[in-house]
Amino acid sequence: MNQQELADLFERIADLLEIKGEVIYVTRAYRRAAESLRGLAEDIQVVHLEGRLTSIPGIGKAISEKIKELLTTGRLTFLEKLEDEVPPSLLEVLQVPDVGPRKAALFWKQAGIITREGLRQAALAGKLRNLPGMGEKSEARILAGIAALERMGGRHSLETAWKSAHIWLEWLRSLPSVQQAQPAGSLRRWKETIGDLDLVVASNEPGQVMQAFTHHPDVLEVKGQGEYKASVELRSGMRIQLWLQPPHRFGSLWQYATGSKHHNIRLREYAIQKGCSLSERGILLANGEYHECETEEEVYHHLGMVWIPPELREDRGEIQAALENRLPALIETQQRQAELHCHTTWSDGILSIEEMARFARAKGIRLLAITDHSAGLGVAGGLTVDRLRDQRAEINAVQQKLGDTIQLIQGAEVEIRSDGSLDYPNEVLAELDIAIASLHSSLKQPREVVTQRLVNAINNPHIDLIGHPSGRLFPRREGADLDWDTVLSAAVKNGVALEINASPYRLDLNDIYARRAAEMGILLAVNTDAHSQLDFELVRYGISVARRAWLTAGQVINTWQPQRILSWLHSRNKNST
Ligand code: DGT
Ligand code: CA
Ligand code: ZN
Repeated sequence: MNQQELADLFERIADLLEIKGEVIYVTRAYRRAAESLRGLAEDIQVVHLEGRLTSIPGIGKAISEKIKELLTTGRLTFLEKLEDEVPPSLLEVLQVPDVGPRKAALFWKQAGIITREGLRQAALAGKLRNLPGMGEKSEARILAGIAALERMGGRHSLETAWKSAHIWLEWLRSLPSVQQAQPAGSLRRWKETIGDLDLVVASNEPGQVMQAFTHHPDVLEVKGQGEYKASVELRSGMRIQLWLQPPHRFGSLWQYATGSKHHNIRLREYAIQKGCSLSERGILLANGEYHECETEEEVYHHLGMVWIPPELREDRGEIQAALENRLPALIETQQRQAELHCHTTWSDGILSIEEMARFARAKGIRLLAITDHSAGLGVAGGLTVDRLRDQRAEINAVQQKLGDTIQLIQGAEVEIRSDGSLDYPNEVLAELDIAIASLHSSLKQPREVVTQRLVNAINNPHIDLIGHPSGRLFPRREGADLDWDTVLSAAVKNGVALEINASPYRLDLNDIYARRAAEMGILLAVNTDAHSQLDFELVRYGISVARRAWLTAGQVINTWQPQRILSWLHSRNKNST
């Protein structure tokens, strides 16, 4: 058991305890422990063997005892007892938007509901509206929430999928009969949500790999199995498709299993024109010879084109571009030098300005904009104008302390109110180094109304960047119904940049609109919207959207030298005064 799995278990305990009605500080302790385990840089086994568990922040005596029990026996009596008291199927009820632990407990204790399907049936039958604190409206919201979950249709966030994939790839690579194991399918193309995990393996003993894979303890059911392919369902509900070939055919296999389906079909059509036929085993040439490819490059080169990065393989013109050798030099994660959107304890973040700055610096960030929420967003404890001005002093103090190792600037994530006005008056916006405007509420307004709100913000001469433009949240919230032509035209006209929010639950702008924006000459910003140090890691997900949007580094502000960013912001501010 590794630290990620331990963290998952502690989160499970916290959720179950909350439903049970345990006091908040106890459940919080489990959540803190989980967070801490996720961020742990060392191997938990080593920490345990050296008797240092309680030196991990957030791990006290009680929790360290539980970790010991899990690491030595693989079980936890405490959790087993808890699962006897609180049906674990309530956790699927808890995933429904608008259902917190208190409501889950209410449905369970007063209506005997313990599954999501049970909840749906009860809502359909109108049995929820009469429960304390519920009504017709909240009952309807629950049905809508369940529908939203189903729209995801058992798909997983990129983060969940990659976390699981890393563990499986590591395990596959540890098998003696495996020469190579790699991600394929939508995972490797970094599609915004993932159906099943496709993993490809090079092996001369496919039978042995197959045997080990289908008998792995996490496998719940083998859905299909052939000589070179197996598909399984895991206990977690996720599905994995495993593809195998001997090493000398690995390139053909990897290319095929990466997809997308549409890219493969287009590529095969092109191959047929050239008189050859493509499959996961190799290329059948016009002269009847069989060409097996050990690498993917060979497949593409054989067809007379350069290798195509997986993120582009969606049949959006990449094959023609590869033939003409004009694929873009895609942006890479290491090119990020700046983070323009993060939160601290001044609003809803969990770290101080200094802590965020230090963690950012350790991640190689050279310019960090502190952009806490404005006051209008009640839930996030946003900043009043007075507090915003106090914050400037603290930013300056931290800057002094850290010297020129990182450049800090002050911004704000300014709420676009439901009437289209902004949360701060213009003279306050003018004091900020960078002003982000975001929609968080009233996203369901009619198209013209919500579009006009965003356009108002873009037209404001002090606004530099629009945060997560559509406002969507996987899986529960669809984005606003925006008229994108109008939004993008306004952004071009005003030179306002658009964010690609890197949170795997946002990925907003998406790849399609980010590409359109860039083609129109709009600047993009890939930001993590970090609320803690772990969030800085999310940048990879945002970069994947940028790559799927065909973006080069120059089109993304975060890759610029700090000085260039400052001049850009400065010139915008000058124009607006
Ligand atoms: P997903 O799982 O829904 O997130 O999306 P993918 O792209 O991983 O799709 P999946 O898992 O159905 O198939 C994996 C790969 O297998 C796909 O990317 C390309 C290949 N593939 C699947 N179906 C076809 C097909 O009908 N024709 C061709 N040429 N390739 C296919
Ligand atoms: Ca797949
Ligand atoms: Zn934010």
